[in-house]
Amino acid sequence: MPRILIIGAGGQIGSELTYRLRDLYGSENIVASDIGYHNTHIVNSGLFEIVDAQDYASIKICIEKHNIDTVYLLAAMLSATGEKYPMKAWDLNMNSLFHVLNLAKDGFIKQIFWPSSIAVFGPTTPVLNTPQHTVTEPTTVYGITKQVGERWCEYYHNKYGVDVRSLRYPGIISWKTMPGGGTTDYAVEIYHKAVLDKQYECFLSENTKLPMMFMNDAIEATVKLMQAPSESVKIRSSYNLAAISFTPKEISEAIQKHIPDFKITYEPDFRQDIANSWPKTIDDSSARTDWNWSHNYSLEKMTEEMITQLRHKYK
Ligand code: AKB
Repeated sequence: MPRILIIGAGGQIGSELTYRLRDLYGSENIVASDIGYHNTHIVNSGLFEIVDAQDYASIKICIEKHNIDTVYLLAAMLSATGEKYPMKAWDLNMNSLFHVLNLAKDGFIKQIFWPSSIAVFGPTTPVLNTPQHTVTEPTTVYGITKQVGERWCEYYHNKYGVDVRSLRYPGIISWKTMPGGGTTDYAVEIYHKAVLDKQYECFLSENTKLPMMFMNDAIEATVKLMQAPSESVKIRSSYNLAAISFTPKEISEAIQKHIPDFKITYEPDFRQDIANSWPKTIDDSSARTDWNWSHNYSLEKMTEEMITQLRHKYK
């Protein structure tokens, strides 16, 4: 059994990875960690430690205490918040990655998962069916950290044999834990507002198409990549990963099939420029070929599940 530390376990993806990995490998083998106790469900439902992702010693002490061999590094500042605090985003996103890569290089851990993002792409990238290998000239600080991080992951793999694996996540949609500070967050907020208020003011314009994915697919992709034999993982920077692409108008129409009087209005803000710099659809054929990735959730299936779960949550 792997002995896993999840850094950033209180966040949107970290929390769901924690639940899934506990199911898969047993709670006793999974240590959730975060900078604070804000996600009380994660804190109280299994092993939990306070770990500061920017502090090498804090991570190392936890790894040694729990005999950890695998780290999932989910702590990061996302695209929208990163534009408000550029240096903080740089420091958090890069320092945490270097700490974990160096712990692997120095033999303290054996395997790393580190998420990259569609934010590595920029305005000069082909927007349709964006290839795995293409121009990456990101215009956000977050995108820069992910693009540079990918280069470092590949470097540590080639130079030091570090088993680091990564996915370029699209916008991830889920109902358990809210996302924080991303440009794709609207696609989560819209479901909450639809169920609670039957209306939503969207911070992107109606025809802004972006790559998205339901959380269950994102978690399965992550687990599949981490379980793949090493020789199947041919890309050590980060894999393109895709499921569905839609616009705010299309998601609102999908919601209206369940909530006919739901209304959406549009008030684009600074996040519109970020969205405009990202692809609309992604070619993830390398992931599909190398380790058999396939997605399960369409916009319709995801919408049905989101609304059912949120109606139950807000009952
Ligand atoms: C964001 O919007 O910043 C993230 C991402 C696409 O990486 N959800």
